[in-house]
Amino acid sequence: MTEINFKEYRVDEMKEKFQFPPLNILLVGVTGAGKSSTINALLGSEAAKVGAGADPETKEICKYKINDYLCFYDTPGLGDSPTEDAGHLKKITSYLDRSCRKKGVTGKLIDKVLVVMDGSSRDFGKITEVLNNYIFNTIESENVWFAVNQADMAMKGRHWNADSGTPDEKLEEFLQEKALSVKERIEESTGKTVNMPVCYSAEYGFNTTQLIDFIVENTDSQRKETEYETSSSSSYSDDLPSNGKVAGHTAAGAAAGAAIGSAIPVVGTAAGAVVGGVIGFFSSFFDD
Ligand SMILES: Nc1nc2c(ncn2[C@@H]2O[C@H](COP(=O)(O)OP(=O)(O)OP(=O)(O)O)[C@@H](O)[C@H]2O)c(=O)[nH]1
Ligand SMILES: [Mg+2]
Repeated sequence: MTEINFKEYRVDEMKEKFQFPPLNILLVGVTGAGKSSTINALLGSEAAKVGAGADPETKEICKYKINDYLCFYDTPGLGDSPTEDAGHLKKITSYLDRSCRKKGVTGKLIDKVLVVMDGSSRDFGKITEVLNNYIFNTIESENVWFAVNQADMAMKGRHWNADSGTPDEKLEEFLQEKALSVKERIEESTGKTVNMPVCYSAEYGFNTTQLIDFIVENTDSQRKETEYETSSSSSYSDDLPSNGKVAGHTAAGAAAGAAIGSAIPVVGTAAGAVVGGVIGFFSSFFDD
C-alpha cells in the first residue's frame, strides 16, 4: 500500500477551516481498541506505546501532534477494572473541562472526542456506560465522534487480504453493516444521534485516510470567536507535550508528571485530582 504522509494530507484545507488550530481530539475507548495504534498509523512511527498482550498499555494522557493543525490526545483504555477506570475517567473528564486561551479568546482545550471501538468486539456495555455517565455530561454529543478500528479482524481475520491490506467484497459488506449497527446501538443506548463510524485498520493503514477525511469534512470552522467569552484573566501555559515529550502544570503551580516509557503525561497528579474544578486552568491553543 502507498504510505500516506499525514503531516501533509489535506493540511491546506485544515489550515483554512480550523480556526484557532490545532483541532484537539481526545481518543477514548476500551483497552486494546487501538487508540495508540491509530496515532502511530497517522504519525507513521511508533511514538505511542502499543500493548502486546491483554494488559492495558497507555497509563497517562499524552498529546501527539499529527501536523500543525491536528493533535490527538491518547488516553488510558477503559474496562480493565472499576478502580482503574475511576482514575482514568477522573483524568479524562478533567481534561474535557480544561479551558485554553489564545488571542484573548477563551475556549475548551479539547474540541472533539473520538471514541475508538474494536471492530472485532460486539460488547458495547463499557463504552455506553462511560458515554452516559461521563462523556456526554462533559462535552456536547455533536462533538463526540465514533470510529471502528481493527476492520481486518471484524470477521475474525476471514475475508481480509493481508498482502494488499484490504477486505474482500464480503468483508467490505460486513463492515458497512457493522458501521450501521454500531451507530444504531450507540444511539439506542445513549439516546443521542451519532455519526456513521469510519471502519479502518490501524494495523494495515486501511481507511486511515477516510478517518482524516471524516475529521476534515465534519469540522465546521470551529472555535468561532462568538462562541467564546473573551476574558482578561491571566493565561497559564500548559507546556503541553507533543509526541510524548513535555509535562503539565496546574494553575496553582507546576505538577509535572513522571515519564512512563517514552511517553510523558500531560495531566500532572495535581491536575488529575482536581476534577471539575479546573476553572482558571488555561492552556495555549498553540502550545508548542
Ligand atoms: N489486527 C489488528 N490489531 C490491531 C489493530 N490496531 C491495534 N491492534 C492491536 O491491538 C492491540 C492493542 O492496541 P493498542 O493500540 O495498544 O490499543 P489501545 O486502545 O491504545 O490500548 P490501551 O492503551 O490499553 O487503552 C495491539 O496488540 C495492537 O497491535 C488493527 O487495526 N488490527
Ligand atoms: Mg494505548
